[in-house]
Amino acid sequence: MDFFNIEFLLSVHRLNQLPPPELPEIAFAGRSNVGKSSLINTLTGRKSLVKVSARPGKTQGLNYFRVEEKFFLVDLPGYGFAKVPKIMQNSWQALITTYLETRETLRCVVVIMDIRHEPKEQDTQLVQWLSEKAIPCLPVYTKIDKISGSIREKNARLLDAGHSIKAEDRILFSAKTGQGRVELLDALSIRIEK
Ligand SMILES: Nc1nc2c(ncn2[C@@H]2O[C@H](COP(=O)(O)OP(=O)(O)O)[C@@H](O)[C@H]2O)c(=O)[nH]1
Ligand SMILES: [Mg+2]
Repeated sequence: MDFFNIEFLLSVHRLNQLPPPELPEIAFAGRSNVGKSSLINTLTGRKSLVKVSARPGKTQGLNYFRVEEKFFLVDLPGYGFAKVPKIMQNSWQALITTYLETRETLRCVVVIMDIRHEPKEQDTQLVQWLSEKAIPCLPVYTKIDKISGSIREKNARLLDAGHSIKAEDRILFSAKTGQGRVELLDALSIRIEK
């Protein structure tokens, strides 16, 4: 399945703004600046469908896109940006956790991590929380073009261990080289079409 036919639908800031759950849904989550927008752009073959920003923490709502009339792609607000006031972090958390827990059409949450970083507490919490709630999670380690061979492998294993992720359950990705793109498209297609 290609993801080329994609259109922006709306930005959701309150639960009552969610579109009718008439299509399966895939959500994308990650710390601010992890490369989430770049990953979505690479996946959909668009250069700038989602704004790639040097200013982290800008995306505030749940951004809905409709892909190939087949599913909703939901770009969640980035988390873990210190400059956002605590109170706002909390209201984001309320919207997002309620959305994730109650959205019956949600098929999978793609959790994006930077291959160069050691396990981060917020990612660990999210992955564990999704597991407790039995919400399917697909971890993606991105920016793999930035480090090579043996260090890449070592970092991937550290992230696996830190989040209790099996190597065969995650995908290595680069928005720059497109590595991992086909694998990710296939993994998502399976979840959408099941
Ligand atoms: N080399 C490289 N840079 C990347 C990759 N993905 C994102 N970036 C860069 O990382 C920065 C943050 O990316 P962005 O997509 O805006 O992150 P977001 O805040 O998670 O949406 C930008 O400067 C991107 O160009 C990647 O796979 N490889
Ligand atoms: Mg972004």
